[in-house]
Order: sequence, then C-alpha cells, then structure tokens
Amino acid sequence: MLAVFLILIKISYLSKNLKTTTHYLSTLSNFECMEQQNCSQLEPLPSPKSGNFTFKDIFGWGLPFQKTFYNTTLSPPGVILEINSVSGIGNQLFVYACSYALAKRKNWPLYIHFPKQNLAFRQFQPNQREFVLDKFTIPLDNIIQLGVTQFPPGQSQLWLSDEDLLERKYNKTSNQFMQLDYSSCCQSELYWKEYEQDIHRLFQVRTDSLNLTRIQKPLKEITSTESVAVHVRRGDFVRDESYTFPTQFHMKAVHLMVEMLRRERNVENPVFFVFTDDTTYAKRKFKEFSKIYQFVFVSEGNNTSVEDFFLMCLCKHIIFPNSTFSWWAAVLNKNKKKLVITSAFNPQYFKIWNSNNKAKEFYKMSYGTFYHRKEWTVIDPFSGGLVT
Ligand SMILES: *[C@@H]1O[C@H](CO)[C@@H](O)[C@H](O)[C@H]1NC(C)=O
Ligand SMILES: *[C@@H]1O[C@H](CO)[C@@H](O)[C@H](O)[C@H]1NC(C)=O
Ligand SMILES: *[C@@H]1O[C@H](CO)[C@@H](O)[C@H](O)[C@H]1NC(C)=O
Ligand SMILES: *[C@@H]1O[C@H](CO)[C@@H](O)[C@H](O)[C@H]1NC(C)=O
Ligand SMILES: *[C@@H]1O[C@H](CO)[C@@H](O)[C@H](O)[C@H]1NC(C)=O
Ligand SMILES: *[C@@H]1O[C@H](CO)[C@@H](O)[C@H](O)[C@H]1NC(C)=O
Ligand SMILES: *[C@@H]1O[C@H](CO)[C@@H](O)[C@H](O)[C@H]1NC(C)=O
Ligand SMILES: CC(=O)N[C@H]1CO[C@H](CO)[C@@H](O)[C@@H]1O
Repeated sequence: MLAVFLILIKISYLSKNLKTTTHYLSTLSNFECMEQQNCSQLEPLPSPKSGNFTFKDIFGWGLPFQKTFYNTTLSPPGVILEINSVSGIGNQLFVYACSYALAKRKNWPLYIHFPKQNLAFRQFQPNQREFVLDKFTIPLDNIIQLGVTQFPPGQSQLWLSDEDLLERKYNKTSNQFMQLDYSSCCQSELYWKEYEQDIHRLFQVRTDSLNLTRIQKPLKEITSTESVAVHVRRGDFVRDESYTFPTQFHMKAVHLMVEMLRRERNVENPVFFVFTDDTTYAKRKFKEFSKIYQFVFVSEGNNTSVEDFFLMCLCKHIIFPNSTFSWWAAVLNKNKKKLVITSAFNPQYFKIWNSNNKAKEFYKMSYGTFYHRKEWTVIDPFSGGLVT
C-alpha cells in the first residue's frame, strides 16, 4: 500500500517536472520565429532529379545502413557534403552551413554522404566524433552513400577550398557536382551570412534529441538566472604539451564578465554554468572562484554532448576558448543582450601546424580577422589582455 502510494507520488512528481520542462522548451523553440513574427517554413532546397534516398527509418532503430541504400545514379548538378570522420559538433555545423549556402546560392540539391557508422550506438561522449546532424532540425532527405550512389560516367566533383568559396573562385557556370575539399573548415559566418536566418532555424537542437528528465534541473536554473556558460575544453587539447590551454584565460574571463555585466548590463548576480569534458579538472581549477561567485558544474552524470550544447546555447552569456563547439553556442544564443568573451588564437599553433604555407597564411589571416564576431570581446589567452 505504502509502496503504491510512494510510486504515485513519484510519478506525479516526475510528470509535473516534465511538464514544466516541456513548457520551457516550447517557449524557447518558438522564441525566434515569434520575435520575427514569421513562423513560416523555410524555402526548401530543390529536390534531386534522380534516385530515391528515403531512409528515414534508419534513425534510431539501428538498422545496418547498407540495407537501406539503393544503387542509384545521381544527376548533376548538386552540392555534396561529406562529413569528415574526425569532426565534432562544431565542425559538422560549419561544413553543413557552408555547403547549404553554396547549394542555396546555386539553387541545387544538397546531398549528404552518410557516414559508415551505426547510428544506434552513438553515445555523444566527449571526443567521440559521431554524425550529429540528425540531432538538429536539419532536413536529411537527400542522403547518399558515396560508393553505393554512383556518379554518371565521366562526372566527378569539383573540389572547393575555403579560399575558393570565400572568394567565389570556382567555375560559376560549371554544372558539375561541387564538394568541399577535405581541408576546408569554413570556420566563419562569412561563408553563409546571407542565409543566416535559415541557418539559425536549421540548427535548433531537436527536442527528441534530449533527455528532458536529465536536463531539466540545469535547464530550469539556466533559464531563470543571469546565466553565463563557461566552456572548459580539455579532451583533444591535452594530447600534447603544446596544446594545453592556459588556465588563466578562464580566470581573467570570469572576472571580466562580472565587471562587464555590472557595467554594461546592470547585472549583479551572474551564475556561471561550467560545461566541460573534464569535471574533476574544472572543479579543481575553479575551487577558489566557487567561493566568490556562483558556480554550477553542468557536465556531471550521463549527459551527452548534444545536451550540453543545447544548454550552452540557452545561457544568457558565454565564455569560451578556441573551440568550434562553443563558437556555435555563442552564435546560436538568442539573447539579444548577450555578452561573449573568447580567446584569441595562440600564435604557437601556427608554428606546429604542418601544412603548406599558403593554407597556413589563409588560416592565420582568417583567425585574425573574421573567425570571431566583431561584437565579441577577445582576450589574449596568456596575458588576459584585450585583443583589438
Ligand atoms: C516569412 O518568411 C517567408 C519565407 O522566408 C517569406 O516568404 C515571407 O515573405 C515572410 N513573411 C513576413 C511577413 O516577413
Ligand atoms: C527506390 O528505388 C529502389 C530501386 O530502384 C526501389 O526498389 C524502391 O521501391 C524505391 N523506393 C521508393 C520509396 O520509391
Ligand atoms: C549498380 O548498378 C550498376 C548499373 O546498373 C551496376 O553496373 C553495378 O554493378 C551496380 N552495383 C551494385 C553494387 O549493385
Ligand atoms: C566551366 O563550366 C562550363 C560548364 O560545365 C564549361 O563549359 C567550361 O569549360 C568551364 N570553364 C572552365 C574555365 O573550366
Ligand atoms: C534519461 O535520464 C534519466 C536520468 O538520468 C535516466 O534515468 C533515463 O534512463 C534516461 N532515459 C533515456 C531514454 O536514456
Ligand atoms: C587552441 O587552443 C589550444 C590550447 O591552448 C592551443 O594549443 C591551440 O594552438 C589553439 N588553436 C589555435 C588555432 O589557436
Ligand atoms: C549513469 O548511467 C549508469 C548506467 O545507465 C548508471 O549506473 C549511473 O548511475 C548513471 N550516473 C548518473 C550520475 O546518473
Ligand atoms: C558530453 C559530456 O559533457 N559529458 C560529461 C558528462 O558528465 C561526466 C561526468 O562529469 C563528464 O565526465 C562528461 O564529460
């Protein structure tokens, strides 16, 4: 009897919390289109002229992908997006945005090459580089499997570099398939600026990608306080001494954020939400700070990187190092009064980068000029000084 009673209390507690969470979510996902007073659908990209690519049933059911691909031949033209197997969320969004903009400009279909991964077993743990685009509101109709999907005889892709794309240096009258070459990163909004609104709508995390029970506590705290996301990235940056991020960056950035919030936003009680792939490390680093400011360590328990990303986007303000994951969280953040503090690139990085000089010069130039948004506060990761 008592047990049944307790279970009932538990169920009603859970469903009440779930309702509150769902309420937050629905308010938030409509936020942008309500703001623009325009909730109509996006103008879709053209459909392919040949082949059928319907394999929606693959997502979530763990069917081996081979079973669902048909042996079809594509008709040019089209833009082909091949997700590099080593890219994380941030870089997948960068190359998608860039390919989307190219397809849109040409009014061509966009094909996405499906990676050889079993989607059912994705964990989205830190440093696992998994296909993630289906976790967003990105339409995935034109999926292909290169190798299974054929090009017509004599057809191939026109490979484009970052520079080609930015300067539109490709053959504009070409009717060939176009594809980013493997070194293209498209790490700037300049590649898709004219479709900014589309990108914002396509890059919403789908509600069904989230475990609402798991994230409901931080979600509530983040939406009800003057929240500042703090991204502490260790993971692949600790592989090698020369990659270790100077911890003084976060310290300086937190102080600066407090000062800027007070001065520019009249805010006295920010709450810092730490997102990290190494909670033990972050807790140790922020030990003293936690006594002065309010700190919440979000990345604890069985969270996924998609959930962390979703929550980071909802924080009112953000502090982040040179990570593309948090670059997107800063850009997709819808708070009109957000403050963003980030780190300049480490000049050391370009010294160890072994690549030809031309590409290196291009990246140096791009990171120094259009990688960061103008309105962001960029500080030197070592001295903490402002970079202008
Ligand atoms: C809403 O967006 C659609 C598609 O982007 C556009 O065609 C339409 O003119 C917009 N309507 C308003 C009222 O802005
Ligand atoms: C797709 O093409 C395959 C092979 O031609 C065919 O067997 C299948 O019925 C088609 N599916 C749809 C949904 O049109
Ligand atoms: C796909 O179709 C082409 C043309 O019909 C055929 O030559 C090829 O062997 C097929 N490939 C597979 C893997 O079935
Ligand atoms: C550009 O593409 C068109 C159409 O495919 C082709 O006829 C032309 O020769 C190409 N120009 C160059 C410079 O490659
Ligand atoms: C969602 O998260 C809760 C709390 O961590 C966990 O008990 C539950 O199993 C999760 N659900 C799914 C479907 O993973
Ligand atoms: C990003 O940060 C890491 C850690 O400090 C650094 O080693 C790397 O050089 C940085 N990358 C760039 C492009 O500045
Ligand atoms: C994480 O998940 C595992 C297995 O599902 C469970 O045993 C563990 O208690 C969970 N940890 C937290 C902090 O929720
Ligand atoms: C993806 C992610 O951030 N996962 C974190 C979840 O929480 C554990 C425990 O704190 C972290 O180790 C993971 O990095």
